[in-house]
Amino acid sequence: MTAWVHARGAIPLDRPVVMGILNVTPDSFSDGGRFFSADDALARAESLVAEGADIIDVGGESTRPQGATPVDAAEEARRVLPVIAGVRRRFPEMVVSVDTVKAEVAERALAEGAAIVNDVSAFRLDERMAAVCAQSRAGVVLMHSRGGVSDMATFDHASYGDDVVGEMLGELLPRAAAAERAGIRRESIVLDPGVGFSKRSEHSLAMLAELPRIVDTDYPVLVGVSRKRFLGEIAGVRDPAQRVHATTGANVMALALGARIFRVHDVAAARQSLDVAWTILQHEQNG
Ligand code: HH2
Repeated sequence: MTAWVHARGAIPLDRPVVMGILNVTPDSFSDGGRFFSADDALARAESLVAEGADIIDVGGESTRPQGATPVDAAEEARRVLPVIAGVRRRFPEMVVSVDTVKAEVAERALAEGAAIVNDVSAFRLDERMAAVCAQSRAGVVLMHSRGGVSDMATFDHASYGDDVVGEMLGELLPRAAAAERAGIRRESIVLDPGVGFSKRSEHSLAMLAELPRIVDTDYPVLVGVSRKRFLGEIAGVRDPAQRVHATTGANVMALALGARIFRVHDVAAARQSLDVAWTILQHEQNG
């Protein structure tokens, strides 16, 4: 797949794509409360753009592992819509995605100018989601998880047999097929193994080590490793905000193994490291 087609155009996939995280939540695991007002969020968006983000991913509901507080659609929309509108005004060319599992929020965000819907439930939690995305020809991220918003990032549903990646694909690929049946174009679909979602560290590591199996599905692959707990465990770093180097290590390996889109808090670090790693990989292939 050479490009990711979304509601307002297409993002070329012939280089690493960096998706900058903009959490407009009071409780996200690593940056909760920091960009909660629309003004703070907009200032944050400006930094993400300056650092080289290709996409800004705006989210108004946390899935934090300590048990997130679910919010209703009205509150979630109240958080994300002014930020999406503000980003679109300030950066008309910027691609905005909305991180939501709710069709109502997605629909309103798309009307406000978002081009991509990032659904951490892969359309499991709202049966109207596929139709809403098809209708507006949105790009979609289908991420693997189990359970609801408040427990999908816990270990409540983290039981797997011998082949964790096979099981994940067995659950995620039918979601992609259903999305296509609902009218979403194949070239608009990106898959995400859902690192840290209903997965213990060893499960998340399997997702990364066996990325070529996911890439083999022929859908572009997004990974969201940024600052996550399993990195802290490996690198011995307790504070999520201090896990940028650990994140870089995981992202660069994921790139080499075939991932093309990277959802991160620390955009400058990702942009620089991935661009350098990509240039080396291309040189190796061409030379
Ligand atoms: N991870 C988080 C949220 N959304 N979306 C995709 N596609 N992939 C991910 O891995 C992913 C995601 C969790 O991280 P964060 O947004 O920093 O935290 P919170 O859910 O607490 O807001």
